[in-house]
Amino acid sequence: MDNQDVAFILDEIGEMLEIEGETPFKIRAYHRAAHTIRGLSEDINEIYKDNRLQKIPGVGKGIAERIAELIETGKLAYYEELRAHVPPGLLRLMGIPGVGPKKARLFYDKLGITTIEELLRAADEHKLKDLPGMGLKTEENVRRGIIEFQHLRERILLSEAYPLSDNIIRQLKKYDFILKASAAGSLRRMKETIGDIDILVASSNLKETMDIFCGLPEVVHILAKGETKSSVVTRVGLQVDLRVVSLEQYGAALQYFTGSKEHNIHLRDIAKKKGFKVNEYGVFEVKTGKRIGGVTEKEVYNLLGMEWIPPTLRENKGEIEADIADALPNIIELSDVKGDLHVHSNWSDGLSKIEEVANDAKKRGYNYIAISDHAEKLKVAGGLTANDYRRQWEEIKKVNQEIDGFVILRGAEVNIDNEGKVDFDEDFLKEFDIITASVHSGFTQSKEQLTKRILGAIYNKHVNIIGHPTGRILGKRPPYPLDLKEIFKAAAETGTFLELNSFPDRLDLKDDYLREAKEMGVKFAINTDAHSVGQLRYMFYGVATAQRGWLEPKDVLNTYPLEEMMKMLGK
Ligand code: DGT
Ligand code: CA
Ligand code: CA
Ligand code: ZN
Repeated sequence: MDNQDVAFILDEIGEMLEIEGETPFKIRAYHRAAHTIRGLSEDINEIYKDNRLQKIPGVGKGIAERIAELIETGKLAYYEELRAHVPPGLLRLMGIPGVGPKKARLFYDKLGITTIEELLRAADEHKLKDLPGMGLKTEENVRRGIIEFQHLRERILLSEAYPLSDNIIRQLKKYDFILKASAAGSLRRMKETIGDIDILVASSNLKETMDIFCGLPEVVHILAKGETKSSVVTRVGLQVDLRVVSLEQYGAALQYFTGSKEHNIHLRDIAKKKGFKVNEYGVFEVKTGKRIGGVTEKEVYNLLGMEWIPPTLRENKGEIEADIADALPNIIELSDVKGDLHVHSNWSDGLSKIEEVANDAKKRGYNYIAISDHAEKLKVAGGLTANDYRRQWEEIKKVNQEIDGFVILRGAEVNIDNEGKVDFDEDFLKEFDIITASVHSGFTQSKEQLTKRILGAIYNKHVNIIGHPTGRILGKRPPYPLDLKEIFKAAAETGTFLELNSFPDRLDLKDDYLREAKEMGVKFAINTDAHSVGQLRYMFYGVATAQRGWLEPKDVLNTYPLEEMMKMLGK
């Protein structure tokens, strides 16, 4: 039970109380406690051990007792009770924009709706508009909300699934009879969102393996427990499938269960033409039925006359053709990254001091970072005035003198206004080492206007990078409409870098756009947009997304040594 697990359960309690029509005061108390616990740097288990739960801001006696029960027993009777009479689907319904607890309850009470699919059908059949307090317009809003957000809601962010999967694999690997274990499926392909986690194990003891898996502390519900396949639900509501094979089958099974399905279908086609058959058990010669390989993934690909293909490329988007033509990209790795050019500090809305950020970045093996705090027009994020930046440069200078073999650059994240202009005049912009310009307002404007704004920033010769270019927030906000072709063309022409923002709910530009832009000659910067030292680790998700976009080190600004990079910025 870690901080995130506890926070998740407290939030769910808050939501269920809301559906039950409890007092706002009580509901807020749970959400506030969840919010604080999610942001704590200290482990909640330690706090509990020291008897300090009630010292956490927003945690009173009642909530402290609930947390204690959770930590001691891994369960909470109060939570189970609520779950028993609030249909769990209603919580999901509340995720749809325009559907609050009252409406969720209304749809359930009057129409028995508990799933998003049922709600969509009811909206399509105009069954919602005559309910009390509804109407044609509200019905249409609900319908549109579902269509925009349905897909995103039902999948979980890679950044949530990845640590969970990693943790499960680590626990399984402790046993001698578990010979190999790996993630498969979309998680191994590092898709931005994950439907369910697939784990593959080679084991010499099937029964023990299944018992251990189903008994993991993360597991809250067992959906199916079989000899070679089990499915469980973990605490964050995410399904995990485990498949167990023998060591000889491991390579073929890993290939098969990594997918994607489309990649596999194409691969089987190629096998067929060669007189082979490929499935999760191995590679077989059709004529004789003889098994000719499948111990490793590499063997599977090699037998088909191919090189091993990195999982992040396996989407049947040309990787098989490229492999056969010996033209697979030399995809970027985390170790190629030499710095992070979009990091916030406590000068704007970040939590960490410049010195802390620099030291952590150095420990990651970087050679440079750019502190790119928000500029003044973004008041909500503590945007800096010209004078604030000048004072910040004093601090940067001081830290630079104290730290060896590492350089902190003077950056800024300026705002692109409705006319495509950014904060500050040319003379001041010139004084920075690197300028990132981003859209932070007017997301509902027309495609024409938004495109014009970004083009304005691209043609500004002091703007080096366009931050989070499409503005999407996974599960919350769709990308704003843009003429991306125009933008890619202008970025390539002017040498303006487009950001791949690594924040896990952004991953913006996304994989397919990266590839399209690269083909048009665009170069990129992979940055974290970290607002605290811990978030510098998000580079991992950015690089994975870059791989999915077929980016190579040479396409990415922050893989170059400092001097070369500064030259590329025209400095
Ligand atoms: P997800 O879970 O929706 O994020 O996506 P995946 O790709 O993890 O899909 P999942 O969990 O349904 O299946 C895991 C892998 O198993 C998939 O990537 C490829 C393989 N697989 C599943 N169904 C089929 C199938 O019908 N044909 C083939 N060739 N492979 C399949
Ligand atoms: Ca999956
Ligand atoms: Ca699955
Ligand atoms: Zn931003």
